[in-house]
Amino acid sequence: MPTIAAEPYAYTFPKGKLALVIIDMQRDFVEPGGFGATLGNDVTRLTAIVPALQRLLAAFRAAGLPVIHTKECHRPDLSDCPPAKLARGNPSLKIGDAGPMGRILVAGEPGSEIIDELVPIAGEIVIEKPGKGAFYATEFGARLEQLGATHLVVTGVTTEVCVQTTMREANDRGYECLLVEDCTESYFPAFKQAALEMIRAQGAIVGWTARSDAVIATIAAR
Ligand code: TIU
Repeated sequence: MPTIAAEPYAYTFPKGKLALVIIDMQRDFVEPGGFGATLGNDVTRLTAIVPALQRLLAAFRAAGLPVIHTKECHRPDLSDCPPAKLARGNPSLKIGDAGPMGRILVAGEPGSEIIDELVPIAGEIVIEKPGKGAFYATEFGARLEQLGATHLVVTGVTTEVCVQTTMREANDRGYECLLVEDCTESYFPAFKQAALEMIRAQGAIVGWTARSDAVIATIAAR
């Protein structure tokens, strides 16, 4: 079986069972004036992963492997946004309020769009999710089953929020997950580091971590 150099030990996957999952690389999290910024975060630090993520995405496309993008966003009437989520924090703009990129975290608004550098191409799956995890209240699980994917290479933002929640949901459903260290980022460097360590601790209790170069080297050689 193909093998990727990873921590805490080598990650193997059956040919044809691997998919790339890109979590929430949308303007609302990486550009000023979006959801991430309204929560008080320095959003600019997230864009550092874009070049590596572009290379990884290109490698999956070249290998003919499936790619799934997610977007955290809500229906325009906010009927899928729990009151607790709407009220949480002390944001400068609440979910659904009008901001410089349209209504905050609302589907169809400019802020909800995936950034130009990573825009999905025809045939790639895009999942709109109302929660942090990609499985909750979405067709993500059904689409993975249709693809026959059992092994997920996970990327995107933010590491300890939507990425980690999705990995934990996937892990409990029996998926073998590999988090790509230089293709995920957090507003809080210490939280990213802690998430990487807790995921791969205890013999990959949640999953594996690896550098993008190692993933690319293996899938390009298949
Ligand atoms: N706030 C934060 O770190 N993340 C989110 O709200 N959503 C995602 O992680 N996508």
